Amino acid sequence: MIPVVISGTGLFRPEHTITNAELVASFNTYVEQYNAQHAAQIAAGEVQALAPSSEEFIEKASGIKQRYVLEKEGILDPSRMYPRLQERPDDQLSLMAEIAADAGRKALAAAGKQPSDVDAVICSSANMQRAYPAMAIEIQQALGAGGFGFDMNVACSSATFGIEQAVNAVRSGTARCVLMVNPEITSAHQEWRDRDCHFIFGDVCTAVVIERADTATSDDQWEVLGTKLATQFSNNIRNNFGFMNRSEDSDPDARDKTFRQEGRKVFKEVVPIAAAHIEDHLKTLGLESTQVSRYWLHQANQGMNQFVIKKLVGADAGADIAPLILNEYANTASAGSVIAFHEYHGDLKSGDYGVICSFGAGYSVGSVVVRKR
Ligand code: CO8
Repeated sequence: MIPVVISGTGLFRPEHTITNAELVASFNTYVEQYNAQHAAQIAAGEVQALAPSSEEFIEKASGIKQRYVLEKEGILDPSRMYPRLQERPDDQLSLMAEIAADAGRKALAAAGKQPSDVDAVICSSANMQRAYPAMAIEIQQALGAGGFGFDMNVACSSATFGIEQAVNAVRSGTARCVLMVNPEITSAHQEWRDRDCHFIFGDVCTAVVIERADTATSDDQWEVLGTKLATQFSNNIRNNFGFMNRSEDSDPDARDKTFRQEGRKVFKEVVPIAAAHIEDHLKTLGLESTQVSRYWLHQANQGMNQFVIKKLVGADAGADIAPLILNEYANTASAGSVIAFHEYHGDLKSGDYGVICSFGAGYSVGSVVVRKR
């Protein structure tokens, strides 16, 4: 089989941040206004009063301190509570393609590749801006890449599932160099009016170059030793937004048309699935979990990652074995494990093993085992 490497990564980070303090202040103003407006119904027991959010809860329950967003004012406006994004004409580059092209250019520069070297673009993320034409094809054109492009979505596991498709394409010879991008505009599908989840997500885009080892020239190469994907149906993370909503005469602003989850169930059920998945994957490659120098895990919850690491390598492992980026970025859906890889791999040496692993809605889990060349 043709050896395949990850030869470069790139990151687009929006310019605006929202701290927990800013988020909670605007949310609590919304709650006060809502409760005042519905005071009579609340008193009559017809409507439930909303409860305020708190900075302490958010940081303790999740580890998140702030998030990056593409647009801030609309989210923090208590009379709106979602971003204000401009609709663009068809002859202008769409927002999702714009951030993906930015991250993609950075990944190509890191890999020492020209856009013309790329013969496949995969756009893999939790939400797509439109039904068609595929975002990947617009990104391919914006970059000046050749070959083909397609979109795919496996929610928070989109990046690792995308890496496997890229690795398979290179191994089978249908592509020589693949650019896999994860534009995550989570702010547009986050329910900012629900205190159970209003703090969870942030916007970002990651990009990964996957190519044949014999064409790679980057001085920072990671051989992909194996990929492993698994899914198991669950309604505990769900969003019913979709193209049939209009025909179903459903309310486009109904609660089920944005992100919702049973957070505690997700936490309990996904931790053991993820830990067992990684362990099994390493075993098939003849590796023990203690031989791995770094785990770049999905970034949804600090406690979740601590449990996964405890199951894999024991309680004594230092914090640097599974670096956290969610304090700064929050949960960026599929991009989280790639941001962790992008920011925390420079200190590893030739021969060191690492695992990129994401988990989330579906449920879905994807792992990529790599070795520094
Ligand atoms: N402020 C104060 N109190 C709060 C707040 C708040 N903001 N929110 C909830 N509370 C209260 C609750 O009401 C509850 O009160 P009581 O005990 O009186 O009932 C108490 O605090 C505890 O609440 P929870 O049990 O919900 O709190 P947890 O400790 O479980 O923490 C978390 C909640 C942080 C959500 C946690 O459960 C968690 O992180 N779970 C894992 C989540 C996860 O991994 N999700 C993956 C999702 S992403 C994915 O795969 C697909 C993404 C698709 C992208 C979509 C883009 C938008």
